[in-house]
Amino acid sequence: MNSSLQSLINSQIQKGGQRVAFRLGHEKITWSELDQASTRRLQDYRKAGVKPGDRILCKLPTSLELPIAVLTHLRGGFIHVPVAPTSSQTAVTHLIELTSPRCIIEEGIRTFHEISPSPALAVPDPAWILSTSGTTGMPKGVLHTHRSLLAGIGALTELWEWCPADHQILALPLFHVHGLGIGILGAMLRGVETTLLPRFDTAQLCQAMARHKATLFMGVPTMYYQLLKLFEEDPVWSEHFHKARLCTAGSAALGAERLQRFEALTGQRILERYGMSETLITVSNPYRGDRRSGSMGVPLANVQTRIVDGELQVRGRALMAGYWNQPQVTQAAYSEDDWFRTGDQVEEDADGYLYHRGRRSIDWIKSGGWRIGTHELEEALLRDSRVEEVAVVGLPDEEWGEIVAAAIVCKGDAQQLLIELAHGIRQQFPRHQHIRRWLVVQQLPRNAMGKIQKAQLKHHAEGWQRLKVPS
Ligand code: MLC
Ligand code: AMP
Repeated sequence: MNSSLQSLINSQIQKGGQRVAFRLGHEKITWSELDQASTRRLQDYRKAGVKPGDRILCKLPTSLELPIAVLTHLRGGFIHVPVAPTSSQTAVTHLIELTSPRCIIEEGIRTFHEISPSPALAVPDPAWILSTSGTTGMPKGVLHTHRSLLAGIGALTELWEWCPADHQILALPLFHVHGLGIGILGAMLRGVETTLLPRFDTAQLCQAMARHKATLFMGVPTMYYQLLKLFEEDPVWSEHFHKARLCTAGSAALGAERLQRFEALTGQRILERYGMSETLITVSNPYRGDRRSGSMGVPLANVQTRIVDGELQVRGRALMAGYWNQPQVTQAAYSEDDWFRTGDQVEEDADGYLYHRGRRSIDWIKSGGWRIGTHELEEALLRDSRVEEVAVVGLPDEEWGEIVAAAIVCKGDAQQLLIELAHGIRQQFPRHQHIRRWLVVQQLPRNAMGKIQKAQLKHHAEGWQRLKVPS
């Protein structure tokens, strides 16, 4: 099997040869070493009996092993199932149950599992299952194919004119459309040398930008917030961005003011774009042309969009093949005439530029660019018998976009309970899922049908408290 996606990557590998493909700290791997390492891994998998269509759950931190794994899995026709090493145990267990992986890669070790034969896949060339929280229940698995990845990431990186002369600094987590999709796959499709940073740190990022004369940087709006804070404390740092030719933002709304402040300090006009796990990147400001402040841009050439009652709906080849093993949930995500309903509220100006105006669903939160399902946190809180009712919501926040907050109805000493609950959440969940504000109420607001009115809670301005929780 050699899909068009693979052919494009193979041709970049050929052209790249002894040039560096990925760096991390003092380690580096050239394009030909990437090629050879993936050939060896592929032989190991085949010896172990892994077949095309088998899932490989990949719980790897940012490392050079990660692009090797991505390439190997694409070449073998295996389905790459990325998961953050910091994910909660419940989320990992759920993902394992959902995808029944043939192999799990964790802490450098591969374990192989016997699985009953998987149902024949209706889609050709399945490639990735991205875990994403939904409006109800545990995270779903978004299935992308070689075709959708090429249509989505290929078209975007072409629009942005990524090329082998570029150098990207990549400090995003490598499990989503943003870091894994554009950052890693985009680099392979365009032959872009990429320096990986194990975590986002403003000073280290600036130093890496200057050291490598980097041309590309992609960030979530929280990263730009933190960079601006650094530049405003000491403008010397902003000079580190002077060699950049493209700084992009996405995963949450950047905001016109942040764009303008960043431009004033660095001379870089951030290019904002919009996407989703399910659709890949569908809307982008132009690389050449008017990058409108406050706008996510215009639909990509191979994407069709329409706005129904304020909601953005999309169609095109970059869309997912469906939610893994959840045909009914997949069907419900589309309109009757087969448009994917994003749940995002948008407005369009006279030139077709789109502006994000909020989300329909309040059952997931965007914080620091992470999509956080409220259900998983509510379940965790309800495990304590003193909690009678709970609603987790996102409260607006300048730095994080939204912060996670919980309103509870409880029995007994509320203050002691909150401290215990906050501590429990910190033990089980990664930082972005920690609850930052708490509200104790006599009852949760409900409508006539008994449904909790989360929107009312979001606008409940008073009474939310921060807790000081001992680590
Ligand atoms: C961390 N902190 C938070 C928080 N996360 N506070 C409020 N809300 C949050 N979400 C706090 C910590 O508790 C800590 O506080 C301090 O901030 C620093 O924590 P950290 O873990 O070191 O944070 P940091 O590394 O600065 O993380 C920020 C970040 C990270 C922006 C780098 O969240 C990140 O990598 N986000 C990217 C997510 C992403 O890639 N999304 C793409 C999805 S794809 P204290 O008090 O302990 O110091 C998608 C599609 C598309 O959306 O269109 O792209
Ligand atoms: P995810 O499933 O994690 O990929 O998150 C997708 C969601 O991120 C979208 O539905 C939007 O709500 C949000 N998003 C992505 N890009 C932007 C943007 N430029 N502006 C506003 N929201 C965005």
